[in-house]
Amino acid sequence: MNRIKSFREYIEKLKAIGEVKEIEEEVDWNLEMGAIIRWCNENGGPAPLFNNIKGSEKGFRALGAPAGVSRQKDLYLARYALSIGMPPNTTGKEIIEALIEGYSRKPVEPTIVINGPCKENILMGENVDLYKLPVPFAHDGDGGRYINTWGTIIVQSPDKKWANWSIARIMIYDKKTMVGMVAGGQHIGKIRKMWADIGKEVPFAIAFGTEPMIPLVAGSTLVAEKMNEADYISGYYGEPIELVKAETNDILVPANSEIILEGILSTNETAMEGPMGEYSGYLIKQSKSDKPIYHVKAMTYRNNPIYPIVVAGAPIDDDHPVMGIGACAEILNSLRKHEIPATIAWMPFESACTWLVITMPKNWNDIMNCSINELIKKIGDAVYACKGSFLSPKIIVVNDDIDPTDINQVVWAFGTRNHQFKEVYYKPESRVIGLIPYLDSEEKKVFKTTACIYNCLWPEDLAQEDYPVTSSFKGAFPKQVQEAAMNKLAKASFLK
Ligand SMILES: Cc1cc2nc3c(=O)[nH]c(=O)nc-3n(C[C@H](O)[C@H](O)[C@H](O)COP(=O)(O)O)c2cc1C
Ligand SMILES: [Mn+2]
Repeated sequence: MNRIKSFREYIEKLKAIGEVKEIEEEVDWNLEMGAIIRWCNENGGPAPLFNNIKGSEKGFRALGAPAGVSRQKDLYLARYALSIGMPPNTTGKEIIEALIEGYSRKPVEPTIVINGPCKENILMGENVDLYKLPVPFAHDGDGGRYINTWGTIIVQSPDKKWANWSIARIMIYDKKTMVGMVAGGQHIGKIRKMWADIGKEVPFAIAFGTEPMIPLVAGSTLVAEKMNEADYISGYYGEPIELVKAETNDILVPANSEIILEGILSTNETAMEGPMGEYSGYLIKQSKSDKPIYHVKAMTYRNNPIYPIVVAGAPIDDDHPVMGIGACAEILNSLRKHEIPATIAWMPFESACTWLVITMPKNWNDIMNCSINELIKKIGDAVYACKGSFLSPKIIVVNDDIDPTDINQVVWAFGTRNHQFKEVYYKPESRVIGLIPYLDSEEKKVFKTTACIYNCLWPEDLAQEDYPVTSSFKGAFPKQVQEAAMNKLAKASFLK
């Protein structure tokens, strides 16, 4: 594995393969940066590195779309793959298998160092000024300037045994104050409750511009409750991350981060937050509500810091690969623990991760020896044991001749293999994320819905040897004919 240890090294690696391009002309933080990043997301363009941002001190830069997908051939998931130490042309399935393997490696405790690049500049107390950072007003209609879209929020349990890393949106309130989403079902919400129960405020830090694997793990359900995301990453690589103590509290932060904010997350003060254009592809006006306040006590940063920005919105943005791949690693691992021989679990990014596709080998029944009904029930139990299932109330189960990372194949299979009347199973009282726009107001309030499983396996009354034969390049021609055809196409320059 080829571990990339800093945000700057990550940017250099992306530049080398055309996945980062610099913008030297001055850009406006007010909507213009948002529009540029959104275009890049929607068109698979490179991640834009803004070198000159209106109103920002010289040297302060910003990188948009840090984990977006690419339009370049074979580099679709290059940003994700490089971030976890894999070659840029790694496939979705290979990425998920590598993350699952990470579960079986021994967790390694991070190393604590006494200093680090993130301390090159230190602003304390009255000198803190959040407006120093090139924070965008990202979408027309947002409730404010969203300072946290790609920073890792670090909080720990009062006994310090559990240090949780996660991503959640946070807006600037004033020069030294922020307000953000702290959902009760997320680990940050659970830790905040532990502090509230002993009558104390929550020490926090946020790390921006870190080793690139950090936000991928923080922004997904890959790591279970009470487990430290830092230990998983150190275990995955078999070598520790370097952490350094924050200036004003006991939180440990990645030493080479570009920017650190630290302070107190209140357990009783709130302010109006939202709305924000979200990963579902919509700005939902009702998501404006009172949310907890963060008081910032110190701000530290590297010289010439690079600040990362995600502009959430219509697929495909950075949230989809990050939340979707992490959740699918968690879910596939759970399926296998439940002795279901699934080939892959995948949330098509194009569905904003509201669909979860699970593929089964053609001979699953020889392995499991149960009916389709029993299989579907087992799959439901294994999936709904996972935190990440809250993204996808629609599950599609299909044979693994379909590659779910190709949306065309998913649509085709859904159209031709699911019986709309006989083969849909319902799972009431399933946990769901409140940001899915079609949920009714009660479902949004209690975070519960009736999920469904679309069975796209071939009917039970059809023998395996009678399964329909796929009429495609791969399905309808013998291997040697395919090879001969490819040879001729290559020679005649069809493949360029
Ligand atoms: C870019 C990005 C933005 C996110 N924003 C939020 C958010 O505003 N609120 C939220 O609850 N989860 C958000 N998430 C999802 C959480 O980070 C994810 O559910 C993660 O599992 C939370 O960490 P935890 O499992 O330690 O609780 C976001 C994820 C990404 C990648
Ligand atoms: Mn966690």
